[in-house]
Amino acid sequence: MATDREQVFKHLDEFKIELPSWGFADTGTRFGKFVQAAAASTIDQKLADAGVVNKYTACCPTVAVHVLWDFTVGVNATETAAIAKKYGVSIGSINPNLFQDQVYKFGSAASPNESARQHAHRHVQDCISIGKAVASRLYSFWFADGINYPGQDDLIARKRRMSAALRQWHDASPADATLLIEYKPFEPAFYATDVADWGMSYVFCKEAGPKCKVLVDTGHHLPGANIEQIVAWLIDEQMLGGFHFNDRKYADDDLTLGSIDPYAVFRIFHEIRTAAEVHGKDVSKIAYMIDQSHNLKPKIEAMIQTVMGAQELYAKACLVDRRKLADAQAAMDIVAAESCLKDAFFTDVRPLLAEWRKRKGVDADPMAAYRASGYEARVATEREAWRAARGVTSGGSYA
Ligand code: PSV
Ligand code: MN
Repeated sequence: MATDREQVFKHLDEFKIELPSWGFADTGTRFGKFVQAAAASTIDQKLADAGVVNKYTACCPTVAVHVLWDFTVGVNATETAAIAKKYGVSIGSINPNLFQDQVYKFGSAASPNESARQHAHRHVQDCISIGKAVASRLYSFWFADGINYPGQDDLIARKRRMSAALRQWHDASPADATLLIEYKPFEPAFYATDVADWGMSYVFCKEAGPKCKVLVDTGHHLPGANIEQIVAWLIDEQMLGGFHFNDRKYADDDLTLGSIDPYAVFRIFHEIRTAAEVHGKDVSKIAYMIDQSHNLKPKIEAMIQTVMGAQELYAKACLVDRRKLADAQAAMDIVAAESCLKDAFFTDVRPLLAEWRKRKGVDADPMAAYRASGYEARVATEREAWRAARGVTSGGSYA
């Protein structure tokens, strides 16, 4: 392999993955949820769990917060930042909630209902204040906006309302802020979603201003979409803001990244490394974030497994022999070119990662070390008692 291990280690040092606060709470499908004794109920408990994942993996220093789920009545943003610090992490992206309130029945920013748009505007202003209080400059927007039936609303009018709101929020946010605009083809809207794909997100970002970038949630594509090509284009246009990591088989399934198609994740990482190494693109500001809420797996183990899997696939992408690949491409030798990718993908990088972890001062096998720690059993007992004292039945603040 042309890439030496020191270079891979350097890339791994820079590959930080943000954990979602909501991934530590009880969650479910619309058919029900299976509660876990160790699930977190409060932002304090979620940050404690995130701190544990960071402790064993040494690559998850920030935690995404979902404003209405985490900043419930009585939760102070400055104090929350201090709690995060106590657990060895800090607050990362701020996720406004523009979908849960009854007022959003016909959408938020794109709604024909003036009071829904105003409600959304006030909430985003609160989110900007929270961002300032916790010293985060990353705002991550996902809109459930859309319509269920042809004719329900005017599509161009909806586009213009959304665009006006984003421009306003762009201008209201701090100069050094980044606003990530996530797209999703369907759900909860079933006929037309207002930010349905990367092209629509791109147009909204361009119209709003330079602080806006596209967010690629890996689970938010129609079957067969070529996500790595979208990623390559967005990087080349300097419009890729970040990722929400997860995997899918059918829809937005929230499965563990790479559990269904690890080669697809590898191909995304390969495009990122190609953009950086072959085309000199700055990929240092891409925000890598997990967006998974596990209904069946234990929460912390699911996160550790995701992080380890992402690191392995990223390391494999670093190993692609890009000189050999360029030669094969120049010679139009398709078989040799594809083999460059396959050779890297099938390389066992686990010993390399074990070595990287040793250098970071963490256990070579984070999952085994975490399991041996007894943390889950301990917090399960504590949290059951905590919930019993308050008459709470499940550790969920994920809607
Ligand atoms: C919507 O499906 C989404 O991907 C958005 O990022 C939300 O913030 C998140 O899921 C909630 O889990
Ligand atoms: Mn997402």
